[in-house]
Amino acid sequence: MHINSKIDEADISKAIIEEYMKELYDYTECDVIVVGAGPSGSVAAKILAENGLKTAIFERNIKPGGGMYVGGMLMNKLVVESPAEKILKDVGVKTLKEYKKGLYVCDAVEAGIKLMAGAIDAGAKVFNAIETVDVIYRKTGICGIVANWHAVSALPKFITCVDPLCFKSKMVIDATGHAAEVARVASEKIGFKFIGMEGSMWVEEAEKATIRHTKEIYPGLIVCGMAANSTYGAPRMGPIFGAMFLSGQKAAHLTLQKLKKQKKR
Ligand code: 48F
Repeated sequence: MHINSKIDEADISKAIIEEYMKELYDYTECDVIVVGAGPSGSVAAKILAENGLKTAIFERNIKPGGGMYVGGMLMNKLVVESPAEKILKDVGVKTLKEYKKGLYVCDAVEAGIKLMAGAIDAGAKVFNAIETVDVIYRKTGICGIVANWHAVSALPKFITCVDPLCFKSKMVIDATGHAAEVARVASEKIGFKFIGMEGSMWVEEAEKATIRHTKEIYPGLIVCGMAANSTYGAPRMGPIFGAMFLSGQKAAHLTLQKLKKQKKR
């Protein structure tokens, strides 16, 4: 096997810069922006992309996956309750097994990677290392996000006063986890009800509440996963992921319904 020996350093840089900028430019306008590539965000993005919507995930971490790679206390087993295991089967998680009737366990790394791959294969575009810092606002509702390199906020001592860029979309889904960062900033500036803190542990109620609270909290903005849970101050559930997946699914279906209605008008 002969490795290509005619490699130019400048070509490597050109390939990265040209291809990345083309994509970032293309996604300055899209159908849906999902903020956060955890379990709820990746499930939502997969369904949206499967339904033909131009879907971008903006994730501030370099590695997408959110809280999926470790189940609880850094132990990489992921637990889900029925019927959410179907979502893992659908992306081909092979380690999934029924631990007790209606309760499933699998390898958390496999689940995280395959859910992400599912979203990407369906056509969702992941922009990692980019942080959402605000929303774009009109009287009719939210119509996009304001974002910056995560390194800008992670290294404030070295990099100051860097203005963000804007990415427009018909819908924004806040899948940022416990902090509900998009809903938080929007509620502070626009002024709608937002609690922003999970309650103490009560798994059964928390799982139901997370799905119940997955909704459009302001025109153009849907909360899902732990962001939905903490927006309404529901109890915490710890390391069980069924409601995260089903919440992502519900967020996608709400988005599809809304965009379909808008199209008919
Ligand atoms: O926290 P995370 O996994 O959110 P989730 O989908 O799932 C929660 C569970 O992992 C777990 C739980 C389970 O039962 O309680 O905590 O609700 O993923 C959220 C992702 O959003 C990114 C963050 O890095 C993570 O990958 N994120 C958070 N804030 C921002 C962000 C932001 N401002 N901009 C971009 N990404």
